[in-house]
Amino acid sequence: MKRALITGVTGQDGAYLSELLLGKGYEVYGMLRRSSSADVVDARLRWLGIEKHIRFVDGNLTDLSGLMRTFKDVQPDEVYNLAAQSFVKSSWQQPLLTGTVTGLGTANVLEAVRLECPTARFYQASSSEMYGLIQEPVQTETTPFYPRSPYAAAKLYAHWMTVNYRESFNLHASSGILFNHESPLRGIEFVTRKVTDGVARIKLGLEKELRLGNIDAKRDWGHSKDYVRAMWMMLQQDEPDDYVIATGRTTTVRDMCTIAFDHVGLKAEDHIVICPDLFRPAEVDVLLGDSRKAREKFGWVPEIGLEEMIREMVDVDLERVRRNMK
Ligand code: NDP
Ligand code: GDR
Repeated sequence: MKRALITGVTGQDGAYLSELLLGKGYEVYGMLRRSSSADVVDARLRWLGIEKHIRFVDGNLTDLSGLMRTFKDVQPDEVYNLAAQSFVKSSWQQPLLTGTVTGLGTANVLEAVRLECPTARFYQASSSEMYGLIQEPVQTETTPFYPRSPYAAAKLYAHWMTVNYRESFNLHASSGILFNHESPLRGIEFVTRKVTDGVARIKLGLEKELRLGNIDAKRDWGHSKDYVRAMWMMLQQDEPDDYVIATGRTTTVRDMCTIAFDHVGLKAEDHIVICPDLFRPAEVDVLLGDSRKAREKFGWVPEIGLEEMIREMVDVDLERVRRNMK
């Protein structure tokens, strides 16, 4: 039985990845950081009905000695480093925390792997945000990076550390440069979930408007379930490498909103209010990825399209909001 250790197990991807690995017969160890409200920490895992099957271990990305103890005890075959301060907008408000967790935290995890379980295969959650100010209209593994936020700068450091540990210490370390991916388990602060939750509230008469920032931004949106499958596939390759994971289609926030409002018979333009304070100090205007390398190397293709995903998210949010109204 293979043993996987996931940092960020309580996040969107951690939950779906745990579900995938448990289904494949893995022993799944999930790293939890202590919280005073333990009952809400594993809400996503409970939603998937898998919380009892995960072996929880304590840990924080900022605490190297704790990571080393955990990695020594668990001796994982595969380590998935998903933990991060992952909200781009917060990273201007908390640049040092973001650098410490998202950047240096990854260096801590790489050190713990190198020192305590050097034969483990390592996955780094790199991000399309690293492309930032776009240098090529379609982004591949060779497109130059130009980070546009403290989050993106921290991810770029983590990305290059992963490459360096692979080349310096011969670790089986791979980076997935994943474009935006969403699901009903997406955090409410990210735009798709904010929109699907807002649509549900408006439909059920609880609210009238949805306040948004730059709705002209374009993103290449896929489904988290498809993307965690790519993470696992990367670690099954004999050689570690870096891979872009994307759908190859880009859509404005505005058009994504239209899909969500249309699904419940409402008009987006009747409800969206643009708020200047929701704009970012620097924007990533457009992202569009080409994941040909992943397709050719290990046959990864996304299965869930944007319309299907947004409708699923709206339906789940309608159900959630209705339940809370009772
Ligand atoms: P989430 O924000 O949903 O989850 C982040 C996870 O990191 C949570 O489990 C959180 O724990 C944990 N975490 C935060 N700080 C620490 C810390 N100091 N020590 C230990 N754990 C910590 O992110 P996603 O699931 O959406 O994304 C997973 C990873 O992939 C992230 O690294 C993200 O930056 C990256 N990524 C995501 C993309 C996306 O579109 N979703 C695209 C590209 C990259 P807690 O529950 O306690 O807060
Ligand atoms: P992003 O995701 O920054 O791409 O990072 P987010 O959903 O936050 O923003 C996407 C785009 O929508 C615009 N936008 C708004 N965004 C939010 N959150 N709230 C709003 O009200 C709003 N109005 C417009 C944003 O300006 C932006 O252009 C996500 C995260 O998961 C990262 O961790 C990950 O690395 C990248 O995706 C790939």
